Amino acid sequence: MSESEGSSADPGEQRRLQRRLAKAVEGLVLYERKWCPFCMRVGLTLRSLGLELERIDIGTDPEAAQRLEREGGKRMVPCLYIPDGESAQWLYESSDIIAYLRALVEEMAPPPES
Ligand SMILES: N[C@@H](CCC(=O)N[C@@H](CS)C(=O)NCC(=O)O)C(=O)O
Repeated sequence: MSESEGSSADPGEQRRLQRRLAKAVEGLVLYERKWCPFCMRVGLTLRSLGLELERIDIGTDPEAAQRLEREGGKRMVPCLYIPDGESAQWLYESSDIIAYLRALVEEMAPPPES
């Protein structure tokens, strides 16, 4: 069971949660490279949280690599693009990206009170 599946066994609740999560990650883009260990850490977190978002390998997409450098400021991966109305955030640092994703899921599916 992935972390985002929570403890509810109610299939209707699970589907609603999946829909909320899909909406929450809409527009997010993870810039990465295949061989990058920091990117792998983020990839594992995505998997364990059950999140699916757009991912771009800048090693095979030179245009995306240029966009990352021009708009984000650095050609460093991983980087999470977070759209925000007119502006946008380019979140570098794997640990910050992981914390952001965990917080997103926790907001959608708070752990049950003990
Ligand atoms: N502290 C960063 C390290 C990221 C990093 O070193 N990425 C390498 C690939 S494994 C990179 O993009 N290097 C290019 C650069 O630093 O300009 C993190 O945890 O995300």
